[in-house]
Amino acid sequence: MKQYFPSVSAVKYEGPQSRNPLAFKRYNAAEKVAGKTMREHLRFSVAYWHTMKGTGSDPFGAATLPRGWNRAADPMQQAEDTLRAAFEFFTKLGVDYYCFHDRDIAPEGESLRESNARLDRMVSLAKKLQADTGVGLLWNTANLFSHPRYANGAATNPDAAVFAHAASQVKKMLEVGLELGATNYVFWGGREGYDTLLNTDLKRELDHLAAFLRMAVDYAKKIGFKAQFLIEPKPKEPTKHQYDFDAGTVIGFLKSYGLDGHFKLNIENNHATLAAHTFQHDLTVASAHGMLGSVDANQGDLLLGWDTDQFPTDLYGTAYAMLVILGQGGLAPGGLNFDAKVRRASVDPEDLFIAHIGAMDAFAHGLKVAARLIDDGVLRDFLERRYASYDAGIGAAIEAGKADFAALEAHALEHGEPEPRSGKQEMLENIVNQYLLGMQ
Ligand code: XUL
Ligand code: CO
Repeated sequence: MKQYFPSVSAVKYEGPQSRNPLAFKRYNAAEKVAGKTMREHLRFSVAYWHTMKGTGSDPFGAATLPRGWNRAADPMQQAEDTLRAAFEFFTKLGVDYYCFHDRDIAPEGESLRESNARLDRMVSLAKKLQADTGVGLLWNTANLFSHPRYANGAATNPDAAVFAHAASQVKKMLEVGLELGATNYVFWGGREGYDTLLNTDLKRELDHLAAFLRMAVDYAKKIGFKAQFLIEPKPKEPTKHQYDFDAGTVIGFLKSYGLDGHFKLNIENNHATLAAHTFQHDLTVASAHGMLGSVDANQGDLLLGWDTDQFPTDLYGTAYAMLVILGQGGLAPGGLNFDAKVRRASVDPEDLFIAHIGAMDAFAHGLKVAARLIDDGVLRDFLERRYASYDAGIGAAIEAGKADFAALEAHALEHGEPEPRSGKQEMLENIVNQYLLGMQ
């Protein structure tokens, strides 16, 4: 069997002192943390579009990344080579999951029929490679943004014929998800938004988006596809305004259309920061509503301010993320999908391994720090004390819905000015640093 990464063998855990760039320093798959193995907690996934299909091209320049799997002249041969290279990559890296868009694994044909036939061919190969390796599909999705037909949106396109085309792509991908045993299905509204309100009937477009999602729910039910449906918020880019702006907006949208029981959220760090939120914020909002389903694990460059999709190395980010994830009892059936790409100057194929290894180590460290913080109860104890006035008396009456303005006024008149209480932000930040730095 042809090898696409002949110089790399299965990546091993060598521990914190290792200087080997192709070894894990923190991520030790079988090591138990808080009752589960790291592998079970972290559920890592590789993003096919970046890792296998990324070329390094950007709006200013051409492809820079030489890849052994995109050399064949025939596009279907290229697709097959890419799929085989992908499974070599997943197994050498030691991840259990991957994610793809329809057009990542099979090139679009001249017609919908031809595109579907091409997809079928690659899906049967993917099914075989999944069975051979044990690597599973974390989620699949339809690319409803690259083709020119989607320039004005997909489910929110003013042309119903485009809506129908988008629906048929999703219909097919729900069938593909069922065939490949996907545990989740993602909707990222690539061009569901607007560039100017002058040409946009916003209310009608939102109604159409809700109708589209309702039909997807119905079709999945009809064919027996039980994957968790996920919406991935993003505030802008490529459109000026995307309807799925952030976690709060998506939750409000789902609730107002009665769809909230059918969807959870796939939160992406770089999308949260584009919305002027922290990663931790959007994770917390989703989790607080019981709707944090999965994570696109990456990070942006706050000085650049666009979606740079870098590999996550920021240990505060991973520790805060794992605090939320452990706090809700884990992510399954979701996972941590590296929606991240190597920089266009990182031209060595082994850079793909190095990038994923660093990100997996960063999340493994975040997991350990978060587990220790939770185990020691420092933050929890502080929170309990901070809100203790709601555990009894007038506070308990507020929470139980038994207080009214008259009773509250009587309380305020009787007790006078409340005592100032410190929020202790600096102390808490220092505690987090102690745990981050003190880990062996
Ligand atoms: C784009 C993005 C997508 C989705 C899947 O910013 O994050 O790759 O994750 O369509
Ligand atoms: Co993403």
